[in-house]
Amino acid sequence: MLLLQFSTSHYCRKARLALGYKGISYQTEDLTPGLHILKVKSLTGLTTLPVLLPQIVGQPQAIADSTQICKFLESYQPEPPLFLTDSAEQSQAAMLEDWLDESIGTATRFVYYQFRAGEGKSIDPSLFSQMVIKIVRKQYGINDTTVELAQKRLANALSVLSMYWENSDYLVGGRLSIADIAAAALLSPLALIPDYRQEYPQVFARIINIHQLCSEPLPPGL
Ligand SMILES: N[C@@H](CCC(=O)N[C@@H](CS)C(=O)NCC(=O)O)C(=O)O
Repeated sequence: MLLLQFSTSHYCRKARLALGYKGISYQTEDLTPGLHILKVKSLTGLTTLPVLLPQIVGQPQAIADSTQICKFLESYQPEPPLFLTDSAEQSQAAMLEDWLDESIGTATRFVYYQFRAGEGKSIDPSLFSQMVIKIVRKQYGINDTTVELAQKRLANALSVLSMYWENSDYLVGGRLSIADIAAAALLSPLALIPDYRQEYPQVFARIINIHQLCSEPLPPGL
């Protein structure tokens, strides 16, 4: 299998965690932001990464979207399962995954790129990196006002997820699910921001642990 990705994307990390958890061997191809559209649009009709190319006869040519990739992996190789057996628990995990994808992953992006453009500029002050940050901020409308809203959304999410992970190793049910994978991936960029690390140590401890379970190298900052 080949995973088309941006190496730093938290949605691509989510797909890698799922592949790693299942122990599926795969390769990655890092695409250049902007130019990626030339390759991806004709394959999936979308412009987003990750995209998985199973490269297996009888399987789809390309699968876009991290949630669809997880679903494909679950049906391609059910063990170890990412979906919970109890259908009420699985619905809850899927709802959390959707919330993390659509709301929290976006909020993380806003707060992360605000940090990288300001206090965190020294992480990579190269012209290329600063140019990418500028383009991303423009593309998604990242500014002081939208960042403030994202920070509020994240504060709420992090206190809820901390509480869940304090009560149990797993967000839903008695074992790892797509909810844990989505949370570990989509919150991971916050590891570079000292305030979040200080305020929610148990969240980052869990993110480390999930990466270990999935044999995925830790995100920057951890
Ligand atoms: N819901 C999608 C979101 C993926 C996403 O937003 N990917 C970003 C990178 S973090 C992307 O490809 N952006 C480039 C674009 O939209 O052209 C998923 O879960 O795969």
